[in-house]
Amino acid sequence: AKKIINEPSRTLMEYRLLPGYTTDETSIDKISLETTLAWTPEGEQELKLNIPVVSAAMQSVSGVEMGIELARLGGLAFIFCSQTIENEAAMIRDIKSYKAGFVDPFYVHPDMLIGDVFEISKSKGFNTFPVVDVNHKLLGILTKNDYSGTHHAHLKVSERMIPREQLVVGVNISDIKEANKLLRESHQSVLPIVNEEDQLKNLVFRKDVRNHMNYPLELLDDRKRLLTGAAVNTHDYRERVPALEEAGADILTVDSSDGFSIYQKQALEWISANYSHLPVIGGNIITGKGFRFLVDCGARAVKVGMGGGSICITQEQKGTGRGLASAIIDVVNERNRYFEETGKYIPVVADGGIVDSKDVTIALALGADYVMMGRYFARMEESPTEKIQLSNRIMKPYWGEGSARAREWKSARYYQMKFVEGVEGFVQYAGKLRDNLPETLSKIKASMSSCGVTTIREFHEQAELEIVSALSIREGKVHDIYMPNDSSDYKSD
Ligand code: RVP
Repeated sequence: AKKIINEPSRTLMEYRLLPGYTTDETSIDKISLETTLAWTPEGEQELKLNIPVVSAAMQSVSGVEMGIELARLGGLAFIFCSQTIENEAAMIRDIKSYKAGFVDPFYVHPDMLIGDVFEISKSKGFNTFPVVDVNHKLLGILTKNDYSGTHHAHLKVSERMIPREQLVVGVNISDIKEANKLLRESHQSVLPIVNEEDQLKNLVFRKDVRNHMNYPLELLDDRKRLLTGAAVNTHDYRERVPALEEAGADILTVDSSDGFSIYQKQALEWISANYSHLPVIGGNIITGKGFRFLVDCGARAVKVGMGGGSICITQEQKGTGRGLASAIIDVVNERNRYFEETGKYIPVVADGGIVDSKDVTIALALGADYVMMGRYFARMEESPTEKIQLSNRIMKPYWGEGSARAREWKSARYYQMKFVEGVEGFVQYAGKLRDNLPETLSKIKASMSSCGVTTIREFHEQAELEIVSALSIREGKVHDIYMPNDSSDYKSD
């Protein structure tokens, strides 16, 4: 062997933080989890995340619903590339065209009978209908207060609708705050949005505006659209990248379990040369050398981790890999050296095997700028899989991109692998992202507060960590007490 490192590689689980000095200035409400998403030539803070988590580019994790909800909560999803270019681009388009609070309305025509509208209302489950003419011009609106399904059944829509002249409407509005301002002045519960020709575009409901206020960290581009990421592979990027760019992807990631390769170099160089405005994450690598390589190829962020993923068997199959903590430490050292040399701050993304909030916290303390998680998000309502019941538990399926299930798509097109690098299993359903993520984030903030820091950059500089022994990890868990039904009152994320 050319080199043998005799220190064992470490996982995140083996580290604990030593507290710093906590003051009023570092209380939880003063902590920002904002972080750099990718280095941009125009200025390093240009592309940001409001929370330091992104979802893995996996079939069982990141679809449209995840893309929308995670960006609304301040993070970002990476849509998977183990699908056709058209499908991936369509998913990106759906996320980019989503406008919180702006509903694409189901409309009716003035000559329809109220009885028929009532039937539609019953089957669709909503009861507000804008009324338009054949040219899609707004004629009025029919709300639940304007008709009774039985009493008015024989009347025409035009006889019960509130006519256009009596309505407050927004013209070409795409900003929810502006819509809210108009709604507040009106007596309506819904605001129709039209274009200059008075053609109907959207509806904005009061209840949706209120709901929107629950998402203060929403991650938006300069046109107020949600941000989204997309994965590309090293085979068809020449066709895939143009389609994803056209669909509106904000950032790309090259999906590979081993990014230290000529294939990754070719992909990164091609993307940087032809789409320099579109930042791309290179990866995965686990050494300082790998970091330098990817950055020289044009990566604007670098993803770290090999073999640690919950569904990943790369280490067992190929004997390659490294504990995530050791990989982060090595790469972050090189990142910092690179920053001193060039002034370019390249974010480091920790990926694979991050189980709960304390893992995120330790990864950040070691110098990662954000983390990518698969299993964590696969458990949520918004992941693209169906819930199933397995021995009294509600579960969701979760499979690796290197599993036979996901490989089916790739091997039909690109290559036949003789072995798999991932498995297929189930994770316990956790509920909605909105009901889980805030708890995870508040635990991260609580750790940062204990360490006396208020930003992730400060955390990088000031965190003090220690390797703990297996026995001290045991000491840190519940021990020496009897718990009747083993229902500990804390739960892992
Ligand atoms: P986890 O969060 O522990 O579930 O890990 C997710 C990560 O595992 C992904 O972001 C990816 O890097 C890696 N992965 C995905 N598929 C496979 C595989 O099949 N081996 N590994």
